[in-house]
Amino acid sequence: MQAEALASAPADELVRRAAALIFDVDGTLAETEELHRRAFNHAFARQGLGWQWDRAIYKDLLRVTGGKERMRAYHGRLDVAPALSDAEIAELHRIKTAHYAELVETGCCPLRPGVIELLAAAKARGQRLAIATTTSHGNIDALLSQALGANWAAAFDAIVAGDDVRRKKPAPDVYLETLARLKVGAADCVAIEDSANGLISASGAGIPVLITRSMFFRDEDFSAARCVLDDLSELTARPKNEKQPHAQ
Ligand code: XBP
Ligand code: MG
Repeated sequence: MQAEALASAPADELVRRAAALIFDVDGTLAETEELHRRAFNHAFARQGLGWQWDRAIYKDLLRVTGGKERMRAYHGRLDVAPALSDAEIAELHRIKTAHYAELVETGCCPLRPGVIELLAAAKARGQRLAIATTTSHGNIDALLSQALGANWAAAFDAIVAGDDVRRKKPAPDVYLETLARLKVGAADCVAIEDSANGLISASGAGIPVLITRSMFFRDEDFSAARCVLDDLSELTARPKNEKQPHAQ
């Protein structure tokens, strides 16, 4: 489908006609940020830091992408000397990531509504699938091997994680790298995201964005998105009078 025609298509047509669907992970494929928050608090307790991120603090800290960067940003706000060393931040993140995997492996964080159906429909249509995320390959594998089985990666033509690029979202790096690996034009893809940082990142790479509102970003301004849905199950059950982003 021509890019300009794609520009005004409703969500289900935008998705169906794209050459490739590029999925964000946290908050988009599954509501994982609540598990990340619990895992951070576990690491802080293990290291005797006395930090406790409640949901309000975490919602604010989520403006900083990347777990290590988020911890450093929080420590900076406390204005207590001395700053945590890179090694201390790395050890906290290692403990956090291990606990996050334990939580995910309990099966307590299923994929969001409509995700499995969309992956299957896209495959049936011969569309390319990719992942472009800030989190780590280990976290992606923990979530998707639990939800889709050990061979989950075979369904994706490109999987780009936070540490694969120099700058994390909202920089466009992760989406530019995904496009380079897919060898598909940006305007022929759709990025499926849940956050303002993700919207900025994908838009910066020239990719139309479909937003699915998630737990921590429900009330964000997504007026720059091509479409805004509550979740992906609306793609199949969506009424004709679709809400456009400006009609939020
Ligand atoms: C969300 C993020 C990540 C996670 C925590 O990634 O910003 O930092 O919050 O994971 P996305 P790490 O929405 O792009 O999938 O601790 O591994 O960073
Ligand atoms: Mg996200």
